[in-house]
Parts: sequence; C-alpha cells; structure tokens
Amino acid sequence: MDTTPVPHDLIVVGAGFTGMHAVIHAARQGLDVLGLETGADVGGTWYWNRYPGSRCDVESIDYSYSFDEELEREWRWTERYATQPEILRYLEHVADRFDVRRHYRFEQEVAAADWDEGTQRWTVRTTSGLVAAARWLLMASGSLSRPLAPTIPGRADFAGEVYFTAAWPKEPVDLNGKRVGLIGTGSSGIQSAPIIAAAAKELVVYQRTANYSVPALNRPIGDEEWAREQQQLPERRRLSWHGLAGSPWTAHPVPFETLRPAERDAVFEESWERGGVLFAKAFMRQTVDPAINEAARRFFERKLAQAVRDPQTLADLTPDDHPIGTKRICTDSGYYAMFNEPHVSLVNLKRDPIVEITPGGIRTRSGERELDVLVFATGFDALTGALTAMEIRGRQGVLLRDAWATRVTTYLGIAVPGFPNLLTLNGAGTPSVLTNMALGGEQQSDYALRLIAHCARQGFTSAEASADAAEAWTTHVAEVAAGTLFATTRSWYTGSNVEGKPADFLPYLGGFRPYIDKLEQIAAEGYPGFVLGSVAGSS
Ligand code: NA7
Repeated sequence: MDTTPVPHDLIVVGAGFTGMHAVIHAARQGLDVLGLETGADVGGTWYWNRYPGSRCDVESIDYSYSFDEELEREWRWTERYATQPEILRYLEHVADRFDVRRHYRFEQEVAAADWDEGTQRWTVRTTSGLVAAARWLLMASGSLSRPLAPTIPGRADFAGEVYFTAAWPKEPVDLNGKRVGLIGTGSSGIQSAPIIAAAAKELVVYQRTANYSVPALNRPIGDEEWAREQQQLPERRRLSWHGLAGSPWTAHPVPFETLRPAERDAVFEESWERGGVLFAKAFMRQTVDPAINEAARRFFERKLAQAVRDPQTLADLTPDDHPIGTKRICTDSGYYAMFNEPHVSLVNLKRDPIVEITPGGIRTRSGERELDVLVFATGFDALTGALTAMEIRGRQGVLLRDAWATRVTTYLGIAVPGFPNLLTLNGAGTPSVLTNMALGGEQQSDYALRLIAHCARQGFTSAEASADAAEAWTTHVAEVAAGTLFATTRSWYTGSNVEGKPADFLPYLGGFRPYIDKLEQIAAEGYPGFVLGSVAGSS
C-alpha cells in the first residue's frame, strides 16, 4: 500500500496572528494549504499565555490585522491594552469570519520535517503520527512559544500546585487564601503578580534580575474615544507601516542634547504619562547614546522611589545590570505599589539565592518559606527555540539545530541556506519582537506568499538562501545591534537566558520600515540572494 501523503502546496505551522494570516491568504491565492497547530484551537501566543493579568503591551487599536477594512470596522476593542481573553476572542472571530479552521489540523505538534531533494518537497511529521507533504513549509511557530522550565533542585518534589504562566490552565485557578511563590520578574511575572496578590493570602516574588517596568495606564475605551480612534485608524495604520516599530508613535522630535535638564524631564514625564513600553523611546537614540539612556534611567528611578516605601525593597527592585530599554520594558498595573502591602514580599536572589525547592516551599540561603502554590514565569527560548526543538532536516539531512549550533544564520530572517522552501516567519534576523507583531506577521506572511507566487509564475519549484547572502545579512544584523546599547545586555534577545545558545543578537534592530523597504527592493529585483531552482535543474 502506498502511504505517501498527497502533497499540499504549502504547510503553515502555527495558528497565531502570522500563521492564520498566511493560511487565509494562501487559500485566497488558490493554494492548497494545510495548517498544523499544537493547540486545540487558534490563538498561538494568546492561546497559551492565559495567566492572570496577561495583556498586550501594544495598544489594541494597533495590535490587530490591517488587511480587511470590514474586519477593522466590526471589531470593537474595549480597553486600551487588550487582555489575553479579548485578543483570543478576536482571533477566534477572525477564524470564524474567514473560515480558517477548515484548513487546520489542531493538536498536531510538529516533531520533524525532512526535505526531499528529488521531489523538492517537505515531509512533515507530528508527534501524534500525522504525516503530510508540501512544496513549501512556512514556520509561523512563534517567537516566544518555547517556554523554559528552570532547573532548580527539588522542583519535582514540590507537593503543592505548580503553574507556568506560558501554559496556564483553561480552567479557573483558585488562589484564594493560598501562599504563592512567583519565580521570574519579566513581563509575565510583573503582569501577573498584582492579580495574584489580590487573591492570595501571601505572595513571595523571587527576583533574579530587577527589571524596568512602566505603568501601562490601561483604561476602558469609551464610545467617544472609540469613534475618534476609528476615524484616526487609516492614519495610525499609515504611520505604523512607515514607522520603526509598527506602531504610530515616534520619539520626541527635538534632540536630547539641545534641551535643558528641565525640558528633558518634561519630555520624559510626557512619555511616562502616555504609559507603557514607549518610554524606552522617549528620545531618539535613547538606546544608543549612554548619556540619554542614563537620564531616562534616573527619571525611572525617581518614579520607582515614589512608588515603593520600604528602602530595602526599593533597593532590590532597582535595576542595576542593564541600560533601560535594552531588555523589553515591562508594563504593569500596580506592580511596584503591590510591594507596600503587608502580605507581599520580595526575595532578591542575587543576595539570597534559591538552594532548593522542597515539598513544602522554597529554601533560599536565608531559610525556607512555606508555599502552597508555585508559579513559574521563567521565560522562553526566544525566536529560534520553537524551530530548534523540531527535527528539521534540510539538504544532506543536516539538522537546522546543528546548522545554528554556533551561529544563527539567516537571509532576511526568513530563509536559511541548506533549507530550501523553508520560510521562517518572524524568525531571527527579522524585526519580529521589536515591532507590533500583528503587522509584522502580515508583512512576513505576505512576503513569503509573494515569493511562492513568483516561483510558480517563473516555473521554479524551490527557493533557497545563498550562503553568501545569508552571511551578509547575518553580519548586517549583528553590526546594527553592535552599534546600540542592546549589545551590552544579556537577555532573551541575545539567547543568553538559554544555556549553550549562541550569543547573537537575534531580532533585526534596523527598524520595521527600513526592513520592509529592503525586502521590497529585493522582490522588485527578482529576489537576489535566493537561488531559485526546479526539479529538473537549477537556474
Ligand atoms: P522573560 O522576560 O524572559 O522573564 C523571565 C524571568 O524569569 C526573568 O526575570 C528571569 O530572570 C527569570 N528566571 C528565569 N530562570 C530563572 C531561575 N532559574 N531562577 C530565577 N529566576 C529565573 O519572560 P516573560 O515571559 O516574562 O516575558 C517574555 C516576553 O513576552 C516579554 O518581553 C514580552 O515581550 C512578552 P533573569 O532576568 O534571567 O535573571
């Protein structure tokens, strides 16, 4: 019996913002597309990250698809920064509206993908035994989708409840009256802590590295404001598509150097009052010029000092190992003030490291604290983790994981030499996590589908990044990062949160619009840097 699967035109892995966009538009292009998704339904990041307080740090009006005006008009966001449930409802609505689910197989985690040089196709296998083949393989498997579990001694012995923010249960979790230990103070920890504190009898926050967090200043969007936002949307979209980070906001137009100290503070204050991550870019060159960054950091410290009463807690919460904004700034609702409450405490693991997790709690050097619940908000193997977890074998059976063992090489972030027809959307070397991912995903999906259409029109069956082009792009990505303060910071941007991961700055810092312009130029020139080939031979 012939068990060879009937090949599709393309397989899209992932049903988040990017994957769904790719599936919708591949189908519109008349392609036979199969979507594979680990989760039981659409949503991607927003399917998994159901932890209390989970919300996007890009304004909801901007963090949505731009490809369909009717969709834009009919969806009404209720808050300035949408919660995870609201974003998930939005993506479910999109799935219904464009009949997306009929293309997907859910609960299908991709385990392996093999390139067959003879047929110029990928064969994909999932952990539940599904085998499918396709000419093209689009990886929309997420930039922050491979959670990390810390290797703390005794973790398996804990007798209470254990939760990961990145895999929070769908069923309600009752923390009322419980003693909760929260490990990790990135975005996930900082967003969830105040909500956990509101329910728990006691909250102990275990902090390894102090982070910068800026109040989100979230609020409901009233009808008048919504009507105004709807009117402004075309202009917001235009600015977003032409901006450096996929949102309409830009840094203060006047250079820092030309202003007096009080005027500089007024600019910082205005940015602070706007709320959220944009404080990282109050001034132009704030993450490039140490003097500007230092002024922003000192402004932050003054705000922090106003929020936290206990001097030791304040000292422990004050970041001391990286410039502001070179790790993604966290946005919160009441994080720092929460530490003024008597049932909330902070353990600075730099002074008082964890020795072990015991059946009844966590033992640090100073002693054991008894806990009923442990929450891990310990981050992700970002940008490459989802891909290197799979057995992806390109030409000559080379594993992608091995190809990237010492350096993550890509062309434009979306293609890898030796892995024809594999397109890594939002991959390392794209602006991805540094931009509004809703628009970034559209751009990546659209570009991949246009490359596929170009090949079909020209009679090519494969497109592969040339080694030289990938070398040049990867060097460019590194050089751009090296010119900034980002390069001085250990973070998940550089893979330094994962043992053994090569220390490269992974996302592209050159800006959203310049990146798009570069890719458009390459498309207009017939895709230089890609080797286009066909089953019969190469051209
Ligand atoms: P992050 O930002 O990577 O934060 C992970 C946190 O977990 C961070 O504070 C880590 O400390 C901490 N961590 C990791 N391992 C340990 C161990 N073993 N012990 C103690 N603390 C640990 O992940 P998030 O999910 O919060 O946010 C990721 C992005 O999602 C965010 O930037 C937004 O873009 C959305 P460290 O700093 O490494 O010392």
